[in-house]
Amino acid sequence: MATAMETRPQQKASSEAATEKKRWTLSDFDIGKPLGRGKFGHVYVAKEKRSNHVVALKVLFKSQLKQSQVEHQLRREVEIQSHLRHPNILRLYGYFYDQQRVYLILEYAAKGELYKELQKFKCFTERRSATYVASLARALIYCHGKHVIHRDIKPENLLIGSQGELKIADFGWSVHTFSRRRTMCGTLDYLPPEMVESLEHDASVDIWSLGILCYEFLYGAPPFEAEEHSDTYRRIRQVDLKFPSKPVVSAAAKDLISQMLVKDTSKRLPLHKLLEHPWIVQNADPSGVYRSG
Ligand code: AK4
Repeated sequence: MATAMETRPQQKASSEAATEKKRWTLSDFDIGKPLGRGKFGHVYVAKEKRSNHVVALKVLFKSQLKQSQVEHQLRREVEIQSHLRHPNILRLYGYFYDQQRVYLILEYAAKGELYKELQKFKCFTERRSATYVASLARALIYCHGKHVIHRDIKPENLLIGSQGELKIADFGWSVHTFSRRRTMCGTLDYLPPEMVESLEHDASVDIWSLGILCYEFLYGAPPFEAEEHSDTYRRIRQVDLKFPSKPVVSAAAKDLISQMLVKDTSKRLPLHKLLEHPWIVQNADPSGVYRSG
């Protein structure tokens, strides 16, 4: 499906750039309706003229990126996300820029933002929640296998595809755990334990976030929410996890959440074990697609 976006004609005229892909420009796209507006710019649905492929085009203003000093973060996102290929990760096909703006060419998620669905329904059914949590676990297992940690899993960063499949978007906060390539290509012998173990160690932040998200799907609000920032902070530190009596949630779901929201990072339920948890096995749609009705 995405092949036309990937195999651009090569620049035959320029001999030294024979293997270089064609650069994108705004004139390659027909711009459609605006999808949303964020702090750094707007998102439009757009059609790539040659292939008729529908994409989302995020337009970012260079001045705002500079002002907020996030250019390096954006560069990292593009570098990381353009190499990820997973059905539950929003594709980043490429980027281009002009004098004022940077454009991200993104996979179009036809059913929009997940947080709006959550707002609409207040909370999700166990079936829907388990399906999303399993999809996220699979996507994160894939990322962690590539030494990528998302670090910012929350409803605002999740989109829904045309078939109802969940898509992780916005890798602006993600890291490549072994970005110090020279170290990793060389010898391990001089690395301390925390660096040798750093992959599993750091990846566990995504398990925690997934536990928070699972709770929020089922109860409609994150578990450590409080009036004051300082109270949220304290509740997180103490893992002050409470399960309200309403809405009614199964014991199996609470068991899973309790195994993810553990302070000791090494004791959090590994994602492959999450996929075998009875609540996931019994509730998640194996196709990873939530079908309403
Ligand atoms: C909407 C459908 C990094 C830095 C600074 C695809 C920005 C739809 C959408 C869609 C990013 C991103 C993103 C993916 C999602 C864009 O927003 O309109 C919702 N919507 N609805 N994409 N289909 N939105 S945003 N990756 N990355 O913004 N990075 C970034 Cl450092 C500013």
